[in-house]
Amino acid sequence: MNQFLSIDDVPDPAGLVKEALVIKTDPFAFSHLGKNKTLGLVFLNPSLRTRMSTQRAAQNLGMDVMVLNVDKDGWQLEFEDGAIMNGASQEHIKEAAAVISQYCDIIGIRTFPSLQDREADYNEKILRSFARNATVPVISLESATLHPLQSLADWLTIEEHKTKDMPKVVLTWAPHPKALPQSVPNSFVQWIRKAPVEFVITHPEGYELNSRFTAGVTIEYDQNKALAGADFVYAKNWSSYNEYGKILSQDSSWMVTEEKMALTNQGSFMHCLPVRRNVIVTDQVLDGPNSLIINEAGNRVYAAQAVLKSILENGASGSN
Ligand code: SN0
Repeated sequence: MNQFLSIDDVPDPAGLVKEALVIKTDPFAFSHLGKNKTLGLVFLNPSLRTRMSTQRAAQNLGMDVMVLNVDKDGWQLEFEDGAIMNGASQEHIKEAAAVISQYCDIIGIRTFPSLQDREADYNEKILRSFARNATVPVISLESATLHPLQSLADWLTIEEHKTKDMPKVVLTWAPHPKALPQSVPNSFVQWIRKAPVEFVITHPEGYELNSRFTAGVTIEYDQNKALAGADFVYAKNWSSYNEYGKILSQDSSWMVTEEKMALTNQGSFMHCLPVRRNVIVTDQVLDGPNSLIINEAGNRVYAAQAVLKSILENGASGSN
């Protein structure tokens, strides 16, 4: 691989999942691969798991890591080509991406959507302009519309815990007080539809995701029907795609409870975290024996390590 912005950069997604599972059995097996290589992690938005798991993954491969919280410590970045920079923004992405490439062999970047301008978000304006101006491989640490490192870890977690060849996986919308990105569910759909599973999406009407991702996937508007017989329940809130960025419902009957989980096939519960307890899902489910959330977060290390390893093997080296 020479970049990791989405599943489209991955020639064999199932193979990458297998690779991550192998790495998990011996995480230091390739600790010389990253010798004298530096990973730069650039955050325009908050992060706990992505930041720490990607850092740990790089360390397992023998890489050094530098972290820049652009939102707090950097200059305010400009993304418009041809901008007359006499306002608040102080540094253009052109210089920022090119300069960070002088110091790093691989760069990860996190950028959330505006949830205002659907076209700019879905064109991945910030991620793409960063990747265009960087001279080293770029990986997404969650972008405006996708979170591929999360989805890879999710597939890996399902693979590890499944007890049948074709488990039923249900992606369910759940309520949340804030308007959240569509990145995690978009990406989950992109990856999981390629996995050997029976896949169903359930959400209230109006919460349809971009059909570019969901065309051909079963959508069931009755959550109880969708959950029947599920082996894995993946909960996530997202804001509306059609009425872009809007909260259309806060219906608490969509919260995942023990009663809902009783409809499943003793299903496992998954969530990417951070999770709003007793809004998205009850304490009983989160703290219960079928919750995979901590294991799922742990698998973020091996997902990131599989991606970094593949890029390092492809010969990532700074053009500096
Ligand atoms: C982000 C999201 O895309 O939904 C990151 C998930 C990995 N989640 C949030 O921003 C949650 C914020 C909140 O207020 O709970």
